[in-house]
Amino acid sequence: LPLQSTPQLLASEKCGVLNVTKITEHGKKVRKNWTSSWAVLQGSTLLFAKGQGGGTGWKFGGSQSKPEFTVDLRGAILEWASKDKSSKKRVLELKTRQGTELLIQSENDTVINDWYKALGEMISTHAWE
Ligand code: I3S
Repeated sequence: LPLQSTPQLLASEKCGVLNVTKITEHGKKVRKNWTSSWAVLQGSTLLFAKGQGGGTGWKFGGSQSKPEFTVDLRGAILEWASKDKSSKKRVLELKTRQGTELLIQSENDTVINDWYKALGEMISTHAWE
């Protein structure tokens, strides 16, 4: 890939495919809608792009790089979701200061553990901003 077309990739700390659903938006409970998303962690922002499948169709800087939604990690709370939040295994719960609650899930232990670490590090790095 030409260097000019990959600024986001170069600036990103971590990316990959995750299953994600919002459960609360602006403090209000919303209906679950699990989707497979391409997730990108960039500084204090976690962004999701819907419908990227295995991630191979992703084009950084291209027309598809507009995020489906972004999450501000500053002051967020991350924990393993309790069983009443989901029947799925390997689920993280992310609560933002803006009143959004997300569930983040992977079928792979290593993948979800790596995201837990990466998100946790980003949250503590940017906690006081
Ligand atoms: O927490 P819930 O309501 O049991 O979540 C499940 C539902 O959202 C279900 O969809 P509908 O009730 O809209 O058909 C989903 O298919 C399930 O995946 C949700 O539960 P899990 O336990 O998978 O997060």
